[in-house]
Amino acid sequence: MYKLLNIDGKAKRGEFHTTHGVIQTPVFMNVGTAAAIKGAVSTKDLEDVKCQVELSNTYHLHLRPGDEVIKKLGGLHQFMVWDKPILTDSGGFQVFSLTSLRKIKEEGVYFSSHIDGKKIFMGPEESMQIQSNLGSTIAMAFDECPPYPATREYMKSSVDRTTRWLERCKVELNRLNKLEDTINPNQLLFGINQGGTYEDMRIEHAKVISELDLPGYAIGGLAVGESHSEMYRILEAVVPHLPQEKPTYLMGVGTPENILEAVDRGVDFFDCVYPTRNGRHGHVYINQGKLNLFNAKFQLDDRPIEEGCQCPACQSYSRAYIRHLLKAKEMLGMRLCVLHNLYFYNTMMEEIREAIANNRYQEYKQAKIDGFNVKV
Ligand code: PRF
Ligand code: ZN
Repeated sequence: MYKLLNIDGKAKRGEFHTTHGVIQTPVFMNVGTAAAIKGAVSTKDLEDVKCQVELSNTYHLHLRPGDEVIKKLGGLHQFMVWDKPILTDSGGFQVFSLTSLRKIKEEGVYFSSHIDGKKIFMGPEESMQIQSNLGSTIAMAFDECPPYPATREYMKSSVDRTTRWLERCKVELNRLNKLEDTINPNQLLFGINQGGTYEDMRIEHAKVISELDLPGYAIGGLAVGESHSEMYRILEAVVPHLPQEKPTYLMGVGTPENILEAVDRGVDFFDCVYPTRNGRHGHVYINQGKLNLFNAKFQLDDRPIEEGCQCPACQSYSRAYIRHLLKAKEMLGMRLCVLHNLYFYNTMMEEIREAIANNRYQEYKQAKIDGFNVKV
């Protein structure tokens, strides 16, 4: 399913073949938590900003509109009108970051909904059942993302439980994929490596989960408060212990610079809310860093956000106009910023793939990072 096309240093470029088409990696997955990309962006727009994979969340869709509802409507692809790959996160992370009154037990997690406080239980089987109802291309394992910092003792017991949960996820998804009325009989399961900033636990866990021979592996539990240099140190330690001939996904990361550094350490799948969240606040990415379009200096600036950018915003509109829209709280302002930012991220991934293909990733990475740090 994953075809390793070439390696440049530790950076790898590949092709991941799925029932919903081929994913060129390294790839940035565009986040649409509740089956919507925030900022009034449609799935038609996603095509225009070169999105390859859309990412949604088990937890949110289970609460609203309900995965049973989505299944009755033909599954998530049909529901949101997107026939390219979709990855669904398992709920593990969201349960830990959004809910209150959590109780973690061997069977799963008891918690209260962040919408109406309703008591809910989710364990590995429930997460797989929900993701099966959604029929996503890739389902993520139900894991615990431990807080940072965590003691060695806590981390050890958490990682061991995440391993047992992963085994249960695998059994359950195998069962669900064989059911007659399943939405996607080829749904794939990615395992998730945990272990915080403890290198030995990370490596041990990577070895154990690699034995399960899953179609892909993620690295979770990073970008949760540790420094960037700690995150890079963990990537350097753990990536060599995950299968090179399979996708390596760093969950929830990150800035353009984080992505460039992680690719250099062998990661090839990413997702992050930054381009959408920042866009909604008028913060836009350019090759010389980031602009805050609320800034008064853009009042009479008739240039596009970035000269030469082929995105739907830059094709037509000026910084001055978009600034006006943002200040007038017109939805179009946010929308244009989000479109530009997604285009920026997806285009950077394209450049990354090309640089790896031409064995010039180091030069590319350094030039790109130097550019971000130029003061404009
Ligand atoms: N686990 C899951 N989803 C995640 C994470 C994780 O550890 C993270 C951590 N950065 C983001 N999203 N299931
Ligand atoms: Zn643009």
